[in-house]
Amino acid sequence: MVEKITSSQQAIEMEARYGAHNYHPLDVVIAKGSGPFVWDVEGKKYFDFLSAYSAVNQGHCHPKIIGAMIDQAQKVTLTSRAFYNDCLGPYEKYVTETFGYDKVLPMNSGAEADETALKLCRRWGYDKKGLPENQAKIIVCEGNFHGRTITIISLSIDPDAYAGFGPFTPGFIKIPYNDVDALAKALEDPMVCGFLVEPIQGEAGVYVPDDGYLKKCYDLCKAHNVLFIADEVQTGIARTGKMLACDHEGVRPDILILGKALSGGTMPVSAVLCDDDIMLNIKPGEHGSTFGGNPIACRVGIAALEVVKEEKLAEKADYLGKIFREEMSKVNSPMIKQVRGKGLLNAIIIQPTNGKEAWDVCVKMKELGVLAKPTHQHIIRFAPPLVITEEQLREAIEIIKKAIVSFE
Ligand code: IF1
Repeated sequence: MVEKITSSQQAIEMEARYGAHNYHPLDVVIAKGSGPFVWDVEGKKYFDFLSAYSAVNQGHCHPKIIGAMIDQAQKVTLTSRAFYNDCLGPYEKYVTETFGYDKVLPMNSGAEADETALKLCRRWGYDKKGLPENQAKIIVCEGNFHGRTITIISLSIDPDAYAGFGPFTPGFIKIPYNDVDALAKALEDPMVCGFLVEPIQGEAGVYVPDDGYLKKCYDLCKAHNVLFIADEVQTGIARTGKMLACDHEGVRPDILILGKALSGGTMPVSAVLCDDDIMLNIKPGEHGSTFGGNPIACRVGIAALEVVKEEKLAEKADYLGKIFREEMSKVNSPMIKQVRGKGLLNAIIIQPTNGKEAWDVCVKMKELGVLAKPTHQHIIRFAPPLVITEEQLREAIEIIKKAIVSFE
């Protein structure tokens, strides 16, 4: 018998008893979402300033995306790739034309897409760059977050991500983020076939690199016949004020990784895009997944991207993001150490004051009607759905300010 939730506390206790304790959520139990808002079990309304880590860029339950999902769910949900279906081709055409690549390899989670990109890069290293078997190396950045698989945590320098999960996958070189000279030095290794980078490091605390960093890295990679791989799982799909964060510098990644908002937060949909010279080295039967490219994912993916274009969400994110950073920078509070970000991917670095820190600010914001969560101890990420209006954003900003000054 399935128990019905009638109170937030009941849900919290049920998760504690029956669920893995691999998260420490804020004490709020969401029962409904629409646009930039969510409601808890008791009916209290909140601004969602996390957007499920930038998966809900189009707003909760966007009617166009949900409509596509319901329509396809009543036709056929999953065919596997053992057979063709009538949704995958149109989706592949639409998404490759949207981002300007020859081909797409559809997957589900962001981690799966990152793993797929690493496999495509290594295979290209052997088949096209001529690297000796099992000698391929890929450069990654300290402070990265690309997912939770054992290979991906092998790239991490965060003990919370990798400790106790060894042994780790070899073949990776870690360099400091936002350090072009470190990349140039690492590229001297002839076994390197790729450089994997987030255009902005989200989990690291919305670490925006210096202007020109991505372009300089891209040019260095090209000079060394190395693939530039952009993980835009969190920064992509209009979040930073352009369709892709790489667009701010006119950089076209050799391999592009997308996820999260590619489905508008309805279900796991991820994708790896690249040109034939890289994509066609993987032959039939050498990679795949049960749900990759399923009909619902394809319909939802098309609708999610159409919403971004039709509602000009990239332009909105750019315009509203400037308002957010300008308004928060005006707040004269000892708790605000720095405000940083691009588009509507922003963060405030909190200076602990009177024994209060980022977590306490988030609890206070929750009481006042804004949901956000610290990434690391002193940094709060602010990433509302891109469909938020200017009026709603300004209302939420006032709540955030009130929460911060309440601790002075
Ligand atoms: C968690 C972090 C954010 C990502 C980038 C790949 C993935 C992610 C740039 C993997 C996923 C999620 C994972 C989620 C919380 C969230 C997160 F805090 F973990 F690091 F956003 F910053 N590349 N990020 O940000 O995609 O497999 O999850 O679909 O694991 O707690 P996924």
